Amino acid sequence: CGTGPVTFPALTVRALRTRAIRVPMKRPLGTSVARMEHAPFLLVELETEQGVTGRAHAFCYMDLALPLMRRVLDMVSESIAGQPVDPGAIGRICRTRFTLIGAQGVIGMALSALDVACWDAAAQAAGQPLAGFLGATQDEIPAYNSNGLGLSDPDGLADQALELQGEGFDAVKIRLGRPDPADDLKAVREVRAALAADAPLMADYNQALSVADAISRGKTLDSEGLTWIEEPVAHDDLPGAARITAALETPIQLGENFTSPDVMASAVALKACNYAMPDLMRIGGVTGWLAAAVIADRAGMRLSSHLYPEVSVHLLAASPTAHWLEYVDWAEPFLAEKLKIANGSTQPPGRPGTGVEWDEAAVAHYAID
Ligand code: SMN
Ligand code: MG
Repeated sequence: CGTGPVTFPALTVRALRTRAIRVPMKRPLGTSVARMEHAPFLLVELETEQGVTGRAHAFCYMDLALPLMRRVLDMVSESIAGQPVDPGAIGRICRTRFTLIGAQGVIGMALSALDVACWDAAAQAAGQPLAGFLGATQDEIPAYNSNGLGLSDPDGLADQALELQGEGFDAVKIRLGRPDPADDLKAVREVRAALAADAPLMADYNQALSVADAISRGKTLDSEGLTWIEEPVAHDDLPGAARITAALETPIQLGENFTSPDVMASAVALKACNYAMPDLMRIGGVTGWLAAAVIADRAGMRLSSHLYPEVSVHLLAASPTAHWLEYVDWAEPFLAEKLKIANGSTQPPGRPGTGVEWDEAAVAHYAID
């Protein structure tokens, strides 16, 4: 990424604070595994002695994960107080605390959020947007609207697809994994008929299928012009995903469950996917993403993001094989500034750091403790 090693401005951690909020989703999301109506977010503030505050807003998927992630950051806050804001060094200090159980799952997500806050503080102190601080070479990032088009919306998919496009996008993503493959095919055709013939349409199974079913359903979908088929099988069945990738013409997309750059390297080595879409909260924050971007570049693999669009837009701008930004509007109710999307793309905001600040009145409104 970028043009060379990053120099971190001299900042010292003063305190790490967290708040918990729960925000209603404008469009509840039905996937093959869960239906979500609220988005739980952990807000992280890394205060420095120099007066700069780094922020992260971590989507926690389940209410249960919120207090757990909070406890993780409470635990590491003493270890990092007084330390320089160097994300790599802070990450090593924190992971050491979890050596015996491993820093994955909710622990990894909490530490990824801390990493994002460190990078935000560093870029702010350098007076640059995070993208520029990382040496970004591009500004215009294609985005697809990933809101809606869930499994629980059997009717009105065509209307919803048009409504989602009308929010400034060309591309949308449909969730698949209905028990009867014919119902999935009907849903895809309904959405396709509503969109322009060349509008990109992504499809996501959320790990619902067996390898055999993924191949047979995928062959039927091969003539539907999908941009990609995402997570057809269990996320850790990389050899199975490789068989599907070899069998289908439609590109296979994996990545939201890569828990480290090493997992992504294995997926690349096994040819488990054509494209990758790491989630910055799973892969290890900005630090993990940068390692993933190097792996993707060496493999010539197109790189998209998963959720967290407000920070991912900076990271894609600095990723040589950048492909698509996944846009979800879940954080909009509590952010001071929204991403500006028009004509199917967006740009990293020009404000220093990630450009993310909360609307304090909204945070107070959605606070859950
Ligand atoms: C997804 C599933 C569950 C929560 C968020 C996102 C989905 C996606 O896999 O890729 O958007
Ligand atoms: Mg997905």
